[in-house]
Amino acid sequence: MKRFEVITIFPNIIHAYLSEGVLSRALKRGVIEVEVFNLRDYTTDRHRQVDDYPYGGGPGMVMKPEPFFRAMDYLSKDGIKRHVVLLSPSGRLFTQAMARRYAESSTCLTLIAGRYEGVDERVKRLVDEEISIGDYVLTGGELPALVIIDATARLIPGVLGDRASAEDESFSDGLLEYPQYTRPAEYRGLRVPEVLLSGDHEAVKRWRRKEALRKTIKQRPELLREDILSEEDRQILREIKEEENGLYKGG
Ligand code: 9D3
Repeated sequence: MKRFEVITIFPNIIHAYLSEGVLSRALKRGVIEVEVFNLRDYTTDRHRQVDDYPYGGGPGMVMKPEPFFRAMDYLSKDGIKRHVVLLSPSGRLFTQAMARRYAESSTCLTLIAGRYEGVDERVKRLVDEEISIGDYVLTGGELPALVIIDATARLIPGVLGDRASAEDESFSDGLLEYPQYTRPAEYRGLRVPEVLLSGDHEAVKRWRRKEALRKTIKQRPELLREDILSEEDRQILREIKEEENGLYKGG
C-alpha cells in the first residue's frame, strides 16, 4: 500500500479533498493511505506559534524551524523509509514523470506544506527535494500537496476503476486528448461527428489521431516533437495544414 503523509497547519483542507471521489474510495479500500499531521501539535509554547518575524527585516512572516524538526523527529521513530518533499514556489516544477516515479516507489511520500512568506532555510535540511506545481503564486502548499497526491495516487494500480486506464492519451503519448462525445447524437443543432457513429474502428482511430494532432498544434505546439511522429502522423499533419489553409482562403 502506498503511504502519503502531509505536514500542515490546515489538516482540514487535506481531509476535505480526500473525503470525496476516487481518492476517498481508494482510502476506504486500503489501496492508499494518507496521514495528516498538524504542525501546531509539534510546537512547545502556549500559543502554538508556528511563524515569526524574518531576521534582517522585511514584509511578512516566516515559518519557524522547530515545529518541522520536532514533527520529523516524531515521524522518524517508526524507522520507515521516506521521500520528503517541501512544497515551495522556488522548487523544481512537478511533472507527470515525477508522479510516475512516486507511484512506482514503495517509499512513503512525506509532503511539507508551508504558509506565510516561506519557511526558515534550515528546514531544507529535512527534505530530499523542493517542488513547485507551476509559475503562479498560491497562499500555501496545501493545494500543491493535494495535486501531487492526486496525480500520483491515480497511477497506483487499483485506485482508478479497471475501466479507466491511468496512462491515458494525454502525456503518455505526448499529444493532447482527442475530442470526446456522448449521447445525444444531436444537441441544440450540434451533431456528433459522423465517423464516431459509423462503427468503422479504423476510421475512428485515424480521426482521433488527427484531432489530437490538430489540438496539440493549436494549444501546445512545443509538445509536437519530431521523434514521436510516425509517417502516418506526418501525412495527417499535411492534411490538417491543407484544411487550415482552406479555412483562411474561404474566410
Ligand atoms: C516573496 C516571494 N513569494 C514567493 C513567490 C513568497 C511566497 C508566496 C506564496 C512564498 C510562499 C507562498 C505560498 N506558496 C506555496 O507554498 C507553494 C506554491 C505556489 O505558490 N505556487 C506553485 N507551487 C507552489 S508549491 C508551494
